[in-house]
Amino acid sequence: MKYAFPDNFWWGSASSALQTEGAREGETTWDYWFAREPNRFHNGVGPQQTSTFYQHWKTDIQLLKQLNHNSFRTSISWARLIPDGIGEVNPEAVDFYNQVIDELNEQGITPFMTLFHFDMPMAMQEIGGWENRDVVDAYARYAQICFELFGDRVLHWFTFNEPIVPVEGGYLYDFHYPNVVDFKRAATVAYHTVLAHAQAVRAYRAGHYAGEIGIVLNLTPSYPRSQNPADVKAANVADLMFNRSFLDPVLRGEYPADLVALLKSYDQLPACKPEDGFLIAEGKIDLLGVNYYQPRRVKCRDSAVNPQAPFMPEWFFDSYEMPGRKMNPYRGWEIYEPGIYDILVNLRDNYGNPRCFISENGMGVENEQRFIENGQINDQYRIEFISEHLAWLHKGIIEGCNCLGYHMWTFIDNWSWCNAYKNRYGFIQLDLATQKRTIKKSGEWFAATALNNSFDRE
Ligand code: BGP
Repeated sequence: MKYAFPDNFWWGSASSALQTEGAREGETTWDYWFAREPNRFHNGVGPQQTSTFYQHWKTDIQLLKQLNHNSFRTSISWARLIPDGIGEVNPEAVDFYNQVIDELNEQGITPFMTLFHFDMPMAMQEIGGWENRDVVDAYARYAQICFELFGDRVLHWFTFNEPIVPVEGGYLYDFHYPNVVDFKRAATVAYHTVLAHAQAVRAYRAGHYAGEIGIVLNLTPSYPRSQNPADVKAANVADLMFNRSFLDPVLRGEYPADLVALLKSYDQLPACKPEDGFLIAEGKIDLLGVNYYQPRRVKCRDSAVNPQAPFMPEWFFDSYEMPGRKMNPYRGWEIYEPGIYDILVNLRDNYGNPRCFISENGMGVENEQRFIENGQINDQYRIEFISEHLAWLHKGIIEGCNCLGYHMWTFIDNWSWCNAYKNRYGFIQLDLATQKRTIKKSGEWFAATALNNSFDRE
């Protein structure tokens, strides 16, 4: 069968500043944490070891072209642009991003820019990070500076990438700095992130720029083990906490009442100001990026909560290991392709069918060298992963979902937070030592698919 996509469908990939650029003047929480606890990072490899996009941006953009990308998302590093987060703008950073943006446009690759992809300037973390409203204001200033500097040539902006992840990692589950475990502080961080998002949207609207502004959310559909009301209720709570905590404010301009009531009943609500509600209502977006990697399967808890243990989302559900699920064993994530369709249908039916696109989807695999044939990684598993997801996405489009594109994570194998280079995701293989880039089979497959705006499959 031939899967053909709408005209002007966005074909591309996503990456981020910290994971690709390399050293910069302004320190981030990642540099700080790595210097103190290198053991937290796979093989002790830290954020300085990148694919050196800062040096190789020009030839890398040639490679994007070779992959027939018509669009590409990366992020601006707040700490590179404004090393202390709030003070002087670094002119070298301005030159760098200008060159990248201009070259992308010249090559016919539409730049999509994220303003914050997990990379908090350390100077901002030192004053409390997202727990401090001054940091919200500093971020809004940074966003406004980016719009003024680059807004004439960047027409697709994203305030945050996966804003729930720093909340989970930094304040609940101990996989991002500052390694706090405290739900109320997590809720404050999440809330302030929404305020920061809304302030950036407000600034963007006030500037009357030519483009559009959105956010990238990792939407993880919550599937209950069964239709037993206890399981369904458990899945609903997970959905409220991990999806709707950002999805509702950015698409509906308000928080779900059920979520507010639940947190209130456990005294976990962050401090709010009366004017916040108006600001959040102004934060409605033009375009939603959806990152989809895995579903969340849940069941009701089998055991009572330990009242001494910290309050956690898991007070309301247990994770469920569905027999027969398909796993990516390297990342430990389930692969469930229909999830991409379920997300789109949910957006269509419950959120007014917003303009959206898949902004990340991908498969990290360990030790891909074992698949080298004639000097090239033959990653057939990745081609299958992509085509199966695209088939479900295609079904969504046929059924009226407003999905405008598909971006893969990622372009060139890159540094992956605590996993460093354990799992490789790229269309292009990176030899970290020599910085040599070699296109994988999946890169060729994607280039052909993008060129034809379609692919064939049985
Ligand atoms: C997303 C992030 C990316 C990227 C990807 C792969 O959550 O937006 O930055 O890293 O996941 O995940 P990981 O690197 O943790 O394997």
